Amino acid sequence: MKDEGVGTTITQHILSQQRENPHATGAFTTLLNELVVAAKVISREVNKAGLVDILGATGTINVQDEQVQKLDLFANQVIIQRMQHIGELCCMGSEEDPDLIEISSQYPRGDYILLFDPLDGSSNIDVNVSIGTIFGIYKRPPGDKNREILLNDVLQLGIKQMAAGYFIYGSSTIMVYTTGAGTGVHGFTLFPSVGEFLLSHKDIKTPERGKIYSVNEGNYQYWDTKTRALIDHFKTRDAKAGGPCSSRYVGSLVADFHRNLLKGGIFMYPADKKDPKKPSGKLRLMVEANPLAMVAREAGGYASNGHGPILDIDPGALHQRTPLYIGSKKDVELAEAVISGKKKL
Ligand code: FDP
Repeated sequence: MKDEGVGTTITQHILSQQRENPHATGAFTTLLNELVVAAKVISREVNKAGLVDILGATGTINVQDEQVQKLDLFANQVIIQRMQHIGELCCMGSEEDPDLIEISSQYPRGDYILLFDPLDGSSNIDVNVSIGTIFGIYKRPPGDKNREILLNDVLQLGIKQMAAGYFIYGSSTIMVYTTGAGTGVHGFTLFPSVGEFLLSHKDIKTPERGKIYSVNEGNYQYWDTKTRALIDHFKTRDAKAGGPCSSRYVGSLVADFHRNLLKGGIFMYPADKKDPKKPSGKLRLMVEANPLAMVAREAGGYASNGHGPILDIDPGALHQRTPLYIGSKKDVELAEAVISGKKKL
């Protein structure tokens, strides 16, 4: 991988990572490659979304008298259909499906578990703002491979992810992923004319401290005093400590996270009292927080729920929600110290 440069394709990169691992079987390579194909299909469809006014809004009938499918459901279907036939997965879990997704009996099963959010940032779909797909890959626990996979097998700590990453469908389509264990975080940009993802961001490292804070401040009235003090701190931090920070919030987690990863900063979705049914905030641990936490950690950043590392949370449910503080290490450590009550501002 040392000689890789701009122009290296994602396939070359995945293959060279496989060669560096003497125990690799190629299963993982197949899996990632197929995920890339699914993302290309989704990207093409997202790019057409700007034409909804001409072709018919999603969920309505288009000029050909066909039902135009909602993009998030389309993305969900594409991933499920493409991924289940490759024979490397034992099950999947999606933000769109309440239960685990079984692999159809017509296909062989493998050892990997794919958890994903097919189209993150749904409120931005119809307004041409960046949205994305987030994924985390786990291995099923060792033991009898013929045994049916249970929810408990899937509810693993984020730290056990074999790989994690995301695709952003924005001004260009980009894939960022890591296989952890010091292999780095790498970004690939889709060149539509050649139909390939080419290496554009090699070994991404995020700044230790950033100048950006990203949070939905419309929730201010629903936050507790510690959360309010924390956000006030980022706004008013003095210049010596790298402040005051700029506010940047797109409302697509994947896009906000990606910007902060490259530029430095902290993304926050704190717990709030807005919806008594969601006291732990809005974001989902398994399909949103864990994959991004792995990317952040491998890039030198950190992710916390305000009390400890996201990657160490023992999940109790597939769709468990969590508060999320993620990004530049020093900023997230400060957030954790304040929210957990170890530091007063
Ligand atoms: P969305 O509801 O639009 O799908 O995952 C949920 C998510 O978007 C994140 O992508 C985003 O960061 C957040 O919710 C936005 O929530 P608010 O509208 O409450 O700020």
